[in-house]
Amino acid sequence: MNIRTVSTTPFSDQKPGTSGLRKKVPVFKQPHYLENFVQSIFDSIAAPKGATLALGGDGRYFNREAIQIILKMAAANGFGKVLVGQGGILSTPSASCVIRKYKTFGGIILSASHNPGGADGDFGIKFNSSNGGPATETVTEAIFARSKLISSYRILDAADVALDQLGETMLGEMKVRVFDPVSDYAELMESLFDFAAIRAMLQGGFRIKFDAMHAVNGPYAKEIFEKRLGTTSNSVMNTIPLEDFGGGHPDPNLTYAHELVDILYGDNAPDFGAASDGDGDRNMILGKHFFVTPSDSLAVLAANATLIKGYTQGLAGIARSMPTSAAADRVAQALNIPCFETPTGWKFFGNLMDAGKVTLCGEESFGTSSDHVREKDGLWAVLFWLNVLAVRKQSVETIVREHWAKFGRNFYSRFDYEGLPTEVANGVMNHLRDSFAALTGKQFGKYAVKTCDDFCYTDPVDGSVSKNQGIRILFSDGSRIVFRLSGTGTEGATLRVYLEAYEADVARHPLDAQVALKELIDIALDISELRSRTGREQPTVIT
Ligand code: VG1
Ligand code: CO
Repeated sequence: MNIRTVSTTPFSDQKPGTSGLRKKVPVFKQPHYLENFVQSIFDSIAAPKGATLALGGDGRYFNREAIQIILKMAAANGFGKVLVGQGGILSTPSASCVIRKYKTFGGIILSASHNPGGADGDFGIKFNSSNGGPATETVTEAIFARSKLISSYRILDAADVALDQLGETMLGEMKVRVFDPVSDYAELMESLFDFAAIRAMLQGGFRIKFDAMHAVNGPYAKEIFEKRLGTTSNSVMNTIPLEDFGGGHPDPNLTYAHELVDILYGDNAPDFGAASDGDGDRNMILGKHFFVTPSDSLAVLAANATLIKGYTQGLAGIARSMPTSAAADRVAQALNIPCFETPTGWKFFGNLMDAGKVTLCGEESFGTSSDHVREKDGLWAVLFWLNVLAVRKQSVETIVREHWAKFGRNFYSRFDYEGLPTEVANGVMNHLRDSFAALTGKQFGKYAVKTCDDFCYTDPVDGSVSKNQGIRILFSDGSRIVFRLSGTGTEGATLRVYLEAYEADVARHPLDAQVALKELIDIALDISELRSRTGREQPTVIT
């Protein structure tokens, strides 16, 4: 078989964002676009000859074509073996699991996560290192630098590999093993959680509803909930992965997972509801007529961890992204373990987990996980909750309210303004930066500004520094407003405003977050001049 060296010219826009390179499908379909980026990865990671790679994606439009291209390029670049999920399917957490279990050199994951798919939707690609986690910023910077200089790529002339058939074939001198994407992951889950206890709870009449949102977790949910935990088939919905996610937006939040939300807030609602996103790494947790914020979820899981088989020995520490609420910090303090505050994006947790400094990690964007893999893990979070519920035998709402009573409640909300013109969004951020001096010490009603800064993180393990990770307006009572530009969007700019206020008084805990945060929201809109600068009266999404 013939290895071709194809001449190419660089694209200037292949800078990986919060989680890999994400672009519209037509951008990825331009001649050489995907190939340039894949060659830039291979050139940057310097894999030894004969190395093994894991490969798969969330099943969105262009997944299969991209996998064929990457397989042929891997063969032409000296890889010895690629483990590819059957049908090209591999959820992000299961990719991480497979990289770790089979000690591959790394993996390529094809996903734009919660972004819509289809011919005009989004596509994405990222490289995960041998620890199973997203490549660090040093590596993604190297890939970007390479993409700006690339002049050729290597690809094998060969027929497509049959992706639906389990087993091994040869592609030139490289072995391709098509494997069942679900079984290794399901086994890992069974090793961490008490499936017998969860099964007994479900048999006792506890009703659940899981929404896979026509995304990658469908087959995983069927195997785990139906086969291994014995739920009825109407406990899982939208389990067939579709290339366009059924036209939906596979993002598990109160806005986009409304089908599930309506069920959990309706008559005769189940006791527990959950959903995951396009690539299976996010989770939303609901009780009967009750929503658990992701920040609270992390704190509750941390506080209950020793009830769970895989975590009986306790936690080494907790890490949360900067915009995530400080609810987890209070648990860490009570447990007398460290709590780390990192920039947004899972790649910043990897070093801390590898160094054994943290066990649980979480983000306010519906991401929670532990050191069992190096990615956030949607089904893991759902199973963790089910296991806690099986042990404590209380409702989701009771568990959360008891948590607030003990630790206080961190009222929390995020406002997203999507699809803004880039210069308008930058204008808001620059205006805020220019206001730091004037804001410091200023009083707004009951809130006094203590400090303002642009979050900068120094990795405690490798000393790398990440600047400009979000503007923080910190108030003297511990409340915060954070402004950040998204690094995962593909259209214009998305501005995120994060709001947090701590409340120790149990009598005020039942308040709606939007009510409790009203004053802070008004301050955020006022100091950012957001309405006049963007012309938006309301955010696109509130979570
Ligand atoms: C968003 C979230 C961030 C998350 C990232 C990837 O990034 O805010 O917390 O890690 O998506 O998640 P940004 O830069 O748009 O705010 V996923 O499930 O899209 O891989
Ligand atoms: Co995701």
